[in-house]
This record gives sequence, C-alpha cells and structure tokens, in this order.
Amino acid sequence: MKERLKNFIFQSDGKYTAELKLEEASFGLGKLPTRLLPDGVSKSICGYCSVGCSLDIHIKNNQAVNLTPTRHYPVNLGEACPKGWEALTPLRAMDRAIKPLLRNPNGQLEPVTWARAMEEFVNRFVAIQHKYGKGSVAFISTGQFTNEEMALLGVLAKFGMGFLHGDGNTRQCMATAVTAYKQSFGFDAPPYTYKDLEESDVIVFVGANPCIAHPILWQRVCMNPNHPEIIVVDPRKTETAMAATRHYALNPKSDLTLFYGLAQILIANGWINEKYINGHTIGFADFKNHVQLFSPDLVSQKTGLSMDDILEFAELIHRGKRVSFWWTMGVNQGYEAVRTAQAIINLALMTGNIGRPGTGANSITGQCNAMGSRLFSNTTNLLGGHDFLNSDHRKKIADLLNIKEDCIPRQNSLAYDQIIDGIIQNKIKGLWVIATNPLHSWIEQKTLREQIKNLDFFVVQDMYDTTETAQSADLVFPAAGWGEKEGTFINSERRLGLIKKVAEPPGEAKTDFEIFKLIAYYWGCEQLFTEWTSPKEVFHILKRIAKGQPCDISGIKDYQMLEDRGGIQWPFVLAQETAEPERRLFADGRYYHSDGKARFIFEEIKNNPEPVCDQYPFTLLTGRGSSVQWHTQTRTAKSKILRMLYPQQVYVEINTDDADRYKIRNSQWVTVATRRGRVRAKSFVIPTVKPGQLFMPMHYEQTNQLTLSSFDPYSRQPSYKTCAARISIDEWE
Ligand SMILES: Nc1nc2c(c(=O)[nH]1)N[C@H]1C(S)=C(S)[C@@H](COP(=O)(O)OP(=O)(O)OC[C@H]3O[C@@H](n4cnc5c(=O)[nH]c(N)nc54)[C@H](O)[C@@H]3O)O[C@H]1N2
Ligand SMILES: Nc1nc2c(c(=O)[nH]1)N[C@H]1C(S)=C(S)[C@@H](COP(=O)(O)OP(=O)(O)OC[C@H]3O[C@@H](n4cnc5c(=O)[nH]c(N)nc54)[C@H](O)[C@@H]3O)O[C@H]1N2
Ligand code: SF4
Ligand SMILES: [Mo]
Repeated sequence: MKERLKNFIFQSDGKYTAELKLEEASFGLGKLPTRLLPDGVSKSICGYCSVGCSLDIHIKNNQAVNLTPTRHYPVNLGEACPKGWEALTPLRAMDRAIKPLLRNPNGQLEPVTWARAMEEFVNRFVAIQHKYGKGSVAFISTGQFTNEEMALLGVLAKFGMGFLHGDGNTRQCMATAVTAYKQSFGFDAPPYTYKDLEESDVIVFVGANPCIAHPILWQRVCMNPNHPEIIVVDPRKTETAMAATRHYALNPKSDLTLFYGLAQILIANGWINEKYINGHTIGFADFKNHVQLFSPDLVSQKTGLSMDDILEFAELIHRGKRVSFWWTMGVNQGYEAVRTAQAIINLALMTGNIGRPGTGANSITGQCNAMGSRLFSNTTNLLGGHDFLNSDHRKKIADLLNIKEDCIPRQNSLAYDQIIDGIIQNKIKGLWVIATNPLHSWIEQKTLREQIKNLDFFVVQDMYDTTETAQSADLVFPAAGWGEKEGTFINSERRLGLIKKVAEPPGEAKTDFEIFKLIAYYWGCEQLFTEWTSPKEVFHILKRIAKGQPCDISGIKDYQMLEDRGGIQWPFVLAQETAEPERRLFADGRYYHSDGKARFIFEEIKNNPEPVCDQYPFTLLTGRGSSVQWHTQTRTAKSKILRMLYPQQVYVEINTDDADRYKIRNSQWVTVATRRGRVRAKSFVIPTVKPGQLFMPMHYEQTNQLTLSSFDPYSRQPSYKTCAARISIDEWE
C-alpha cells in the first residue's frame, strides 16, 4: 500500500506520475492540479433541479465572483430561480468537508490522510466481501453528479470491485417513470421538449407543482401565446393550482380511478383517435374493456370530484388540439404509481396527443442529472440503457470497454429498499453512500437509522461532513461539489449540458471523479480505467456506449459542441447534426418495442396500504415546501438569503376548519403522529389543504420519521405521498 502511495498523483491530463515524494503525496494525493481560470464568463448548467438552466459564472482574479442567468440558452432564456442565483454560496460554507474522517475506537470521527482513508476503505470492503461474499456490499448514489462520474462509479464498483448491488436516490424519485416508459414505450424515453409547454392549448399537470419545484418551467408555461387551459390535478391548492385555469382537488391516491374514468368517458363519446390507436399501439381493446366499469358516478365517489368536474375534464381533453400531460412526484411516489403513470400515457396514446408539438405524456424529472443516472449509472440497467440479464448486451459493453465479460454481473441489483432490508437480514454488511442523504430523505427514517447500526462498515462521500448521514458514518470522504468540477448533466427534456469548474475545492476535498480513480488505484483495478483519464475522455466512452441505442449521442463531437449549441437533446446521431435546437420523440409514431408499437398497460385498483381510521383520521401528504429549499437543505440552508425566505422550523399545514375543530391556532406547536412515531411541528393554518389532510415539507428531518415504508411493486419507488396521521395540540407542553 505504502509503495503505491509513493508513486501516485494525477497529472493535468488525468494520467498518473511517479514523481512525488511520500510527504507531498500523502497531502495532495490524487488531486488534479489547480488551474488558472481566465477572467470573464464561464457558462455552466445549474446543479439543483432538472430544468437545467444555464448560468453565466463571472470570473475575476481566478475567483468566481458572481453569476447571472444565461440569456441565450434555450432552456431558461435569461431567467433563474433563487436557488440558481445563490448557487455559488454553498461552496463557501463553513462546514465543508475538507479532510477524510475516520471513526476512532472512541467513536469519534477524526481527520486522517487520504492514504489512510483509502487503506481503510479497501481493506474493510475486501474483508467483508471475503467473509460474507461479493454481494454483501452495496452503494447508493445520486442524480446530482455528472454522467462521467456516474459511469466511472458504476464501472468501478460493479466491474472493478465486484459489487453486485448499487442503486441511487433516483429510486426515490424517478423509478416509476422509468418503469412506466420502459413497459409502455420499450425504452425510458420522456418524449418532450420544453417548447411543448408553449405550444399546447391544454396543459395538464398531475401531482406536479412546477411553480415551486421547477420554477423556470413555469415561466415557459407563462410564455404560451395560446391562452391555454391549465389543469392541475392535486389534492392541495398549490401555488400552481392557484395560477391554473382549473384545479381538480381529488382525494389523495385516487388518480388511477380518475384516469380510467376519463378514458371511459372519452371512449363512450368516441373522443378517441382510432387511426393512431390502430397504427401505433397494442392492447386497446382490452383496455377499453377494463375501463368500462369506471362510470362517472363511481369515479366521483372515489375521487371526491363532482360528476360535472369529471365530465368537464374529459371534454377539455377532447376539445384540445394539442394536449400535453405532465406528471411528477404526486404520481411517481405511490403504491400503484407505475400504473398511474401508464394511465396518463394511455390517455395521450388514445387521443393521439403524442409526437406532435404541444403534446405528450411527459414525466418531469427532479434532480439536475437524474436523467443521466437513468442512462449511465450502471445501477438499475447496464450502461447506456442496456440489460444486465442479456448476454449480448454484456458482451457488447465488455468489448466497448475492452474488459472481460465475466467482470459484468449477470443479475440485476437489489433495489434501494431491498438493500436496506438486506442490512437487517445481515446480508448487506458494507454500504457506501455517495451524494445523497438518506438518514433524512429515506422513507420511515427511524427504521433506517436503526438498520445502519447493523453495518460492519459505512462510508459516506459528501460535500459536507455535517449531514445526518455523514455523522453516522465510519469513514467520510470530502467531496468537491457543483462548480468545482466539469462534466455533463442531462435535463428533463433529454438535453445534455456542460458544467464547469469555476472554483477550487476546499482543503483536501476531491471531485468524485478523482475519488473514484483513487479507489480504483488502491483496489488494484486501475487497468480497467486506462482510457478514463478525465471527464472529457470519459464523455467519448459514453458516446460509444450509447451508440445505436435510443439515447444515441454519437453526433455530439465534444464538450465544445455542447457549449456552442446551447446543450443538445438525445438522440443526436451524426445524421442529425443540423437538427433543430428543440426536438421531441415519436413524431413518426414508432416506439422502441420491436414491433414499433406502444402498449396500453392497466391493472385493477389497489387498496391504500394505510387508510385513515378513527385513531389516525388525517392523510399526511409530503413534498416540496418552497422554491428556495432543496431537499435535505445541506446546500440551500448555507445561504443567508435563501434562509430568510422560508420558515426555519418544521411546520405542518392544516385546513382552517380542522384547526377550529381541534382548537389549533396558527403558528402553535402541535404534535403530528403516525404509527411510526410522533414529531413536534409549528401549525400553519391554511385553506389550501383540504379538511382531513395535512401537508409537511420534506426539507425538515422530522417529516420522514412519520412516513410509511410502502412501495410501488414494479418500480419499488417509495410511496412518500400518503399515510394515516393524527394531530393534536403539543403533547410535550
Ligand atoms: N425548490 C425545490 N425544487 C425542487 C426540489 C426541491 O427539493 N426544492 N426537488 C427536485 C426533485 S428531486 C423533484 S423529484 C421535484 C419534485 O417536484 P414535484 O413533484 O412537483 O413536487 P412535490 O411537492 O414533491 O409533489 C408534487 C405534488 O404532489 C401532490 N400530491 C400528493 N399526493 C398526491 C396524489 O395522490 N395525487 C396527486 N395528483 N398529487 C398528489 C402534492 O400535494 C404536491 O403538490 O422537484 C425538484 N425541484
Ligand atoms: N417525505 C418525503 N421524502 C422525500 C421526498 C418527498 O417528496 N417526501 N422526495 C424524495 C426525492 S424525489 C428525492 S430526489 C430525495 C432527495 O434526497 P437526498 O438525495 O437525500 O437529498 P439531498 O439533500 O439532495 O442530498 C444530496 C447530498 O449530496 C451532497 N452533494 C451535493 N453535490 C455533491 C457532489 O457533487 N458530490 C458529492 N459527493 N456530494 C454532493 C449534498 O451535500 C447532500 O448531502 O428525497 C426523497 N425524500
Ligand atoms: S429552475 Fe432549477 S435549474 Fe433553473 S435555476 Fe432554479 S434550481 Fe437551477
Ligand atoms: Mo427527486
């Protein structure tokens, strides 16, 4: 090990050299050398949400001094939300992780050298694998770093270190859309371009609150010149619902019934596009049979919407010439989520609202590079949308990477929740968590916290060593963040964009890319990565991997081309080099199944796993609280400006009538309890939540102490959006 240490450092071209002395090596080990940043403006894609706005970072004297939204970028056209404007601030936070930390025998985390950290990492993971088998270790990664880093991690862990299991926080977020698209279209392919929001005459948002969660997309809606009907399907009267032309406040998790009911009305009235159905789909006759029973009367009972509302909704879809359907977490996070997403897809297919401007069955993604993790993380599918179970695919990837085919697992990874279950069953003994904060964000958090204690070895790689998850780790790797590295992201509309290095990581923090390369070296599998010298080089590997797939990007020459074109949407093969800056899929009505046809997929309605009852009479909803808070707040809470724009204490929204009934005043401490536990929160009395419902933002740690571990059976995405709860005046007072 020591010998290796002596000989290791990155050169600016990413290659290793053997010139360092031991002392120097153990200090700046494996860190790319400081680069001088030229004065001027450097464009970079925002590192928060999946809208993928471009920001102009202003550089002076080798420092990023300011930023402004890029004016001529097709996504944001000169706009940014407050998180984007404040994107540089979290880099300078006082609690940045600056040294590797190792838990000492007294149970405290103490700083160690990178060399010591690497030794510990390799020795302990190897020992666990030796004792319990290869499958006894797992990683959980993210939708929040670059494609190049995702691919490097995926190849390192699965082909280099022999991990069988690795998943990401994208399971919490996008797994439902992925599964729904794969089954319905034959590939995970959100079909739209943002311009569709400007070209629709009817825009339907289901379980999506873009005014808060995707603010710049909402700006695009506001640019629509057609005075569109904007329909919001959400139990709460959200900011988006207030700005819409119609709001259907259905009962939580009654969406599937509603969409089957709408399909029934459309069919009964002949408001369908038979030519499209016959030419481009399979399974309509069975679907028609299935929805027959969903009469407006029944749908009204189940959804709580009036029959008039339901008929009006169907009529609006029928009257629209260009209807687009957009869904987010209100759909994806549910116990019958995949079928709900597919019910939306079915509506688009049966009315022929797909493949034309202003149409589509469109899932909006969450994190800046969730779309990249769907293609390149090597977790749920083999690199580039390939299949671990398919021997041709394994051979193809092995050949492309110039590695042995038997390095590639012949099985799918366990899903996130199965990895967590594996800990309690003593099957998973080592866990490596990268760029996600599960001890705050995972469902039924208390159980996870207990299970983590059962691990033999727990490693966290994060920008901050103060996160709930890092604080529980045995070993913490200090990571560079957005702004301190380069690479590519893919946004919701399949657009690849470039992020730039505009600041030095603090202390000994390294980019995730560097950390993975360092691990490869210490593990002794660096021969797999001779070509993986820098993100730029890895981008060419990704192009090779994706060639011939629906997500083909082989027409993108290099990073410079991405920059010059204002990002490029996949697919982009050579023939399309002169293509429009905004492109949608399925204009030719051909889907990715081998027969070229989309599928109608449907199923019986399921029972809510935890309905309300006398003891827990409220439905607890959770989600985003404000446009200035990001998830577990590790980044956004570092900005004084953003902090001023949202409540510091955890709060629960309760309807005005319920508050009266329970004698709860506004801004009073209350207790919210579920079968998992109870928390204190400030009451926020507000008519936008319906009677019988409560809403808590996910940004506060307490929220997931209450949620119920339940999952969609196909996507294994957690059902964060509903469980039974009670509320009372503070039981602790
Ligand atoms: N400011 C900010 N923006 C973000 C994020 C953030 O943390 N902060 N996170 C990003 C990420 S990763 C994601 S995934 C997206 C999420 O973006 P969204 O999905 O738009 O946000 P959520 O608030 O989680 O959920 C949307 C809505 O679903 C509704 N809902 C709950 N139950 C149901 C139901 O049964 N049916 C229907 N139809 N609706 C229901 C909720 O009331 C909520 O208003 O936001 C991204 N953007
Ligand atoms: N109750 C409830 N819970 C939810 C949801 C909900 O609606 N309701 N939504 C779910 C959804 S959709 C999501 S996406 C998840 C999000 O949950 P998380 O992924 O846990 O949330 P983040 O706060 O974004 O965590 C990202 C972590 O990565 C670190 N980080 C940022 N950039 C980098 C980097 O470049 N490198 C490294 N190594 N670290 C970095 C940050 O400091 C932070 O600790 O939460 C889920 N949880
Ligand atoms: S909308 Fe999303 S991508 Fe755009 S500035 Fe805000 S957080 Fe960044
Ligand atoms: Mo998400």
